[in-house]
Amino acid sequence: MDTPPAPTEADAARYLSDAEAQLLQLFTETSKADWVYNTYITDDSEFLSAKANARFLTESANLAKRTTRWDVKRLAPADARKALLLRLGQPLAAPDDPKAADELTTLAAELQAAYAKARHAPKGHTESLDLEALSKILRESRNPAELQDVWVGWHATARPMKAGYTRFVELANHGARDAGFGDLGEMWRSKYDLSPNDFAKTVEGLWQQVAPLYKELHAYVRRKLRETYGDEAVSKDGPVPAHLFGNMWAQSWEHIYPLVAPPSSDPGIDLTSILVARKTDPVGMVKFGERFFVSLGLEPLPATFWTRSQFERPRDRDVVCHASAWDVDADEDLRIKMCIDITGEEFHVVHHELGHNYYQRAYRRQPFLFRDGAHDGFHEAVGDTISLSVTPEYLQTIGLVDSVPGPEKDIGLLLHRALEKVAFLPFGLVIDKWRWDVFSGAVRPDDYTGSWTRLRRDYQGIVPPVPRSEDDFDPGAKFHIPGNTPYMRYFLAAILQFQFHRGLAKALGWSGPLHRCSIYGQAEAGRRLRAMLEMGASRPWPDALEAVTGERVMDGGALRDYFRPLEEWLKKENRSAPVGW
Ligand code: X8Z
Ligand code: ZN
Repeated sequence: MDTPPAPTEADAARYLSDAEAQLLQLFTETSKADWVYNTYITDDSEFLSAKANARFLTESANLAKRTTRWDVKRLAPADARKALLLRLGQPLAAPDDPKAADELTTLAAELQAAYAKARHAPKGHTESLDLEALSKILRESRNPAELQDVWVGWHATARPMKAGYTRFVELANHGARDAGFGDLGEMWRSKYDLSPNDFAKTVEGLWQQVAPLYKELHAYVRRKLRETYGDEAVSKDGPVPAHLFGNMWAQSWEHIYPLVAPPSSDPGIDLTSILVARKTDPVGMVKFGERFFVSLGLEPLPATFWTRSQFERPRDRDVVCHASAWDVDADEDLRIKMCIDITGEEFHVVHHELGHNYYQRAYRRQPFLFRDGAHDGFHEAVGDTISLSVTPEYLQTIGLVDSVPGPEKDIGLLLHRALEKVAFLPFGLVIDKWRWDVFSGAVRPDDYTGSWTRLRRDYQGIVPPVPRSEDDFDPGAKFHIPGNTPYMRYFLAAILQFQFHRGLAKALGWSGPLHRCSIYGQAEAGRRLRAMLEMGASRPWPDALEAVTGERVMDGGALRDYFRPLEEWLKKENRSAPVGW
């Protein structure tokens, strides 16, 4: 490709706005092809989605390449930022070679389909079950043999993905190198207004801030699991088998709350039973979510949201069930795609997804390249921040519970929240620690599952229930690996949501415990959130953080503040028990 002359400020501005017009059109076409594919998986929809993505990524790469020699210091700051975002906008970069680009997007679509179609027939079942049905067994069964069978069976579905994923890594790195990055992991780490190295240090620092609390929770839960499953199944001071946490990946432990709840601290609120008893349907779940956002001064969702979204798993075809939020035309065509179960966990997922939609809606007046989160952790944190305001007091306000449990129930409430949020932290970290090493070549295919298992043991303190080999491909049993969705965003969101919550609570003059504060109906909280959301990606993320919290640095201290009473309680509980593994 010819090296273009250094543009004048006006040339650059014109080039970028033309690029944005072109990208917007390709984005819309690609989103529509992807939507059809995600909600109706056939060979044809897979083909069309792969082709659309190849075209979109190739055009994005071409547009970006013409800006790499620009002297951005001479440009208006907004245009310099756009030139940067043009290079970093997508989680994949197309290789220069069109055949390689085509092979890459075809593989990406195939891997997604393989995950979406995965099934396992547990012992005693005649039919193969999908992930939702298997997850229900993990949530509800207390039979260790059954739990193990489900864990092993689901992880076996990922074995056939290994060859495709290995090739995917090669091609994705080609694309990243053609775009001027060392490998795809470095490209992902370049999106945070920091050098890739400084970003890696930042996340490690955040983990160090919160790890002591995780270790206390792990020690306490391990002791309780020993009481349930016996000293043979769970060692006194080692890592814990992964199939006992009520979740396929042990990424969130709230479903074993009944096993670990201290007798006197039952929070007295079981959202799942309440929703089921009230015969809440999937649309009803989403209506609760919308109502919260509207209470903050945001608009109701557009009419097309209700007709175009997928709320339930269709009976007659394969779909990608993993929850996601869409902004199909980067404007008003908002949708969610979920297979909603009526549970407290899914109540939170609905709020999570609507957080994405409300962010998308708020920044739709920005130029196309700024229609994105301040960074991807912000995008993931918005709905979760709202979920932190789903307090007993809030549930009473909206009529879901009659009375609010008193402060004597605080430990139970906090423990339940910690099983969701604190348990998640090391999981949120290890997925991309693994991928960064895979993309850099530090981890080779003959160590894919070995290195995955070691990271899980070292950070999460969990181990597979049965020995693994390199014929297994355990990372592929988690959606975001075959789906190529970067994951550090969820770790950052787990930190940020508590910082947002603390910032908003302070702004409202709240003086009670943070876990009892709800921003429902609070105009000032809505105003602050809107200021951040409307900014989109137009400014470096510290500006967005400041709009909500007055702070400019990501800080794990807010999470520690939120859980302080629980942490003190856990330390007492763990006095005579080993902590760590
Ligand atoms: O993938 C998601 C969202 C999609 S936007 C539902 N989450 C991660 C996961 O499920 O593993 C939310 C929390 C972590
Ligand atoms: Zn999300």
